Amino acid sequence: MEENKTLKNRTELNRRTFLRSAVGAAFAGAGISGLSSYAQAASKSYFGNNQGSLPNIVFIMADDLGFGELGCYGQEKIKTPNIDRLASEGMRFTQAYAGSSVCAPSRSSLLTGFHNGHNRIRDNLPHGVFLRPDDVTAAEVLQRAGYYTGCIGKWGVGNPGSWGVPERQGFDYFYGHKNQDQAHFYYPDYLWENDKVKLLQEMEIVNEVGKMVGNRGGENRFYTHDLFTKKALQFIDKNHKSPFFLYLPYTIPHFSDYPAGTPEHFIVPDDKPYSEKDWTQIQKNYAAMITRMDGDVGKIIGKLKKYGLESNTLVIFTSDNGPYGGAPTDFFNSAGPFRGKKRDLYEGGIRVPFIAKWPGVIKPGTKSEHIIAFWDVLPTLAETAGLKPPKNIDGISFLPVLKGKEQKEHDYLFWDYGHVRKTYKAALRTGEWKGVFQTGRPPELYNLKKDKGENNNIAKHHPEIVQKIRALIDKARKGTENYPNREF
Ligand SMILES: [Ca+2]
Repeated sequence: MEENKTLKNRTELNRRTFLRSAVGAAFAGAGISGLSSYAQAASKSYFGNNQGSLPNIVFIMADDLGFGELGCYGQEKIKTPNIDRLASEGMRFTQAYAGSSVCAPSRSSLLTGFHNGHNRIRDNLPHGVFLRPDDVTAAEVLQRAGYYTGCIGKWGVGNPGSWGVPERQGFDYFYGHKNQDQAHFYYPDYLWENDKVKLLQEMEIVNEVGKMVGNRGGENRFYTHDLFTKKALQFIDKNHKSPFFLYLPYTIPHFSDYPAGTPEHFIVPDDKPYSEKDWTQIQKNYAAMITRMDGDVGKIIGKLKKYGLESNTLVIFTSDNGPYGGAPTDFFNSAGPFRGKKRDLYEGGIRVPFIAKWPGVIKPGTKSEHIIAFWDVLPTLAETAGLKPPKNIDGISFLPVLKGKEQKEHDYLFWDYGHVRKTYKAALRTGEWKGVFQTGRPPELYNLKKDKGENNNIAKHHPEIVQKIRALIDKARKGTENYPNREF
């Protein structure tokens, strides 16, 4: 509600305008102005309609895809040949972390460069916390460098009527779900295209009589994931002559609005290529969702090839958090070697697949054990666009890793969850050590180098490390009204 009021308030509108220019000025001071020579070149190439030296950026993100659900990360049952090829032609990170163990805060972290101690959105609850006018997103940064920016899929960090919507957060084009809970509907009545509602129905003529058919008429005709892919391919068709940033947060393999325990909980138009398997229908559907997405990743790469853009495009594939507990995670070993799932701060909840391909820059077939996190993405993309990252964020650009150069490391990484829930959790990793704290439970300490499954809590043997991590947690988190600091 607060957001709606804000939107109507002219003073706030002016503040937005002011802040944008103030942010621009701050960037200029830090050397990341849209007027840098690099960015000028980009703008020129954009308006001059020729392919500039700036690489296109395609950032594909699955929803609730586990660390172990891709062939290149050890999956044995689900087929993902196209994503596996990205890894064999690019770099595969083994220690990449999401911003959070659930959707909204992970996306907020990804877009703004902050870990959860400073993140605008730090949990899916309370509802109604969205990106604000003074939040600077990766898309806004890339716009300043001359990029045409698009988001297709699940937004989840700003409802219609708020300042958090994509068109107010740096995206020139948007198609998909703005509200994250509506993204559970795979056959909805409508989707958003920029600030317009697009009804999902079409005219069909039978015996010279026209009638409206499709999702809006109650028929499962338009599967959102397929529409996202179609729009993504069109986006590349329309913008292949300019440097573009395509952020593609797919909704698959997140559960649907159908009840848990039913096959439709993982609704998919076709269970190929698993129809003949001796599996449950839930298992077939879940695997088919992932393989369907993999095929679409292949189509997007094919489209880049068609325009000769493959070598001038950085493609990243990742997932927003660990696998959902209601998915057949045991059958598919969805979290790989890790403990926990979505909503946990054990590795299974936050460690995600992360693959980057950029021919000529990233050495093919490389594996990186460098530790990265979602809050590193904004500075990385900024640097990729020739801009210095904003100074006040938590992220560190990992562009040097992609280029095979010396890379700065994080002193620590921080996550928390459940500020307004019964159980509050916090976790902090520093080097090989990771502390996990939860209300009502003794502290946990793991050595990830020796115990990546987090099976042996050695807190009692290293009280000084527990103490150090506990102190770092208080340094890392800054409580707010929506997200108060909690004790354990
Ligand atoms: Ca998610």
